[in-house]
Amino acid sequence: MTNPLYDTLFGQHQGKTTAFLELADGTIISHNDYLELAAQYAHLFTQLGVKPGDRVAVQIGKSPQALAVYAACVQAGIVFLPLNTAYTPDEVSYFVENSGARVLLCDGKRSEALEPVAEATGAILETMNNDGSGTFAMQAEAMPSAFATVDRSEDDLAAFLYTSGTTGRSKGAMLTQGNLLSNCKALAGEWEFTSEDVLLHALPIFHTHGLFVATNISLLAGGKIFFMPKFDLDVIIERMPTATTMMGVPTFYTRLLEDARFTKDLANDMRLFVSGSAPLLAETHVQFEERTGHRILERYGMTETNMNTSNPYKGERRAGTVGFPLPGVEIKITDSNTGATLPQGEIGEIEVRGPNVFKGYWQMPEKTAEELRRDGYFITGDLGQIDEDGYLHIVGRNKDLIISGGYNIYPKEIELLLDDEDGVLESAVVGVPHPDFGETVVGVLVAQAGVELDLDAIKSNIGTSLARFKHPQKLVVLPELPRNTMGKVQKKTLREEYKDLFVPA
Ligand code: MCA
Ligand code: AMP
Repeated sequence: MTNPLYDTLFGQHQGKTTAFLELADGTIISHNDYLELAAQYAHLFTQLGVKPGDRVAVQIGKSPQALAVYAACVQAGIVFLPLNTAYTPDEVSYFVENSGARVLLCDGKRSEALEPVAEATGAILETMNNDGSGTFAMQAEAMPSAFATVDRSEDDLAAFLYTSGTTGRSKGAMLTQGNLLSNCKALAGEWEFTSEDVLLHALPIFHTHGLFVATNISLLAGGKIFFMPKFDLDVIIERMPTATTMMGVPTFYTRLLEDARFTKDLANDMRLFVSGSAPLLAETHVQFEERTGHRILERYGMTETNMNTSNPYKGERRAGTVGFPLPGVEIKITDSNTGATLPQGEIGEIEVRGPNVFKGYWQMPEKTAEELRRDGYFITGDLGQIDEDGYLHIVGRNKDLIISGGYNIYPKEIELLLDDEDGVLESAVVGVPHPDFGETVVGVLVAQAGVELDLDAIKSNIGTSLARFKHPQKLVVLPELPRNTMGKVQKKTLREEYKDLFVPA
């Protein structure tokens, strides 16, 4: 094998006219059509001067062409760097600069706003719109539809995914070919994916869940993907009778349960519903089973590690747990202070080791050393407990993180912006329960003496540099922040205080 990830996921389908992607309008894109498009893109990247190991940053809508950019990068040995389409130019600027991306591929509607970013960083700006058109596609049309796959090894980098940190600075998680390959092999095996499967794909393709789990597994198994630009309840309900599997964040499942059209009959031909990225309430698990007879299979993963654990496909899927370590993955529960392994049943830090665990953070050796132990264990920042039957329970987080509708939001990043606002003395950002998104953002502000804060102005100011999903849903002003005797802000007290803000009485 010359390029393990390309050969295993993509190359195996060369020349096959089997259906790979089906779109809402009935268009079918075969495996071979997809590979030919990817080959044209790989040629164009090469012509643009992108070399193996270089980064390509993409902030584009979900389309078959966008997915072909991923395959093109793998085939040409380029490091694929997908970005949330909600990020503002300020946010994108950091990622492009930090990664040293050679190309920034964006939607045509954003090219004017991103031109200064390209100029400042020296990246080549190309466009790709939701319908696949744009400067990139136009040039690619003239390219040959076969490309000589670039040699890579399992240890070579395949992708950078940026993940924020408690310091508010995003870190580029470096994922190797071997990380991605070993994980999708383990998952496809555990979840028994075959070429007969039809996956309902409504997740974004700029995160691990939609790209490296849902897409890679389908590519590996050779099944078909019903490919939706975004989560759309009506389309999912319409297509469910023709599908066999779905992957989603808990919000997908709570939204389905709220719809009376979602019945046992509708889900009759489905064989598997997978949930992850955020905690699935045991209550949702139970309601889902009562409605459909299916037990949602919950799994646990992270950007840095891909998937770590999964409830069993065969055997008991236990509500409120994330199941057992995947084949090849080791999990231990440790004391957060000493790092010592705790006896079974005790609550502690979840640590993970295996072929799934990333190589480190791009150009951040100290951060890498803080979280990735020398012996290969990654300190997840999640708190867990292993029950007497071996199921892992996630019981909390040792990191200041909010998960809203499956998107991670780091309070520090918002606090830094709030603190910079005129008249703000200090701030604290917390996550509170939300019926649709699981958690949502509340900002608590303390004004400087004698200042009356203009909350609308603050909201709009921070909005210019922060993606919308990170915006506080509510800003409140307090005379002071609750602190313990050491002077540390008591976020727990704030979370308790505002826990009912969005929960219907
Ligand atoms: C959209 N909005 C949100 C969110 N999504 N606000 C907070 N949290 C969100 N997650 C806001 C928009 O900014 C907009 O605000 C309004 O909601 C409507 O936007 P729209 O796009 O129509 O929303 P939606 O279609 O209802 O989206 C909700 C969603 C989506 C379907 C839950 O967020 C989603 O697909 N989430 C999945 C995320 C995911 O893939 N996570 C995996 C990463 P306004 O109206 O004010 O403009 S984690 C991962 O990969 C790890 C490894 C793992 O374990 O899986
Ligand atoms: P990310 O940084 O986007 O990869 O998010 C990873 C984090 O999402 C993990 O560290 C967990 O806190 C959380 N997470 C993922 N899957 C689950 C799950 N099934 N249950 C609870 N939390 C989860």
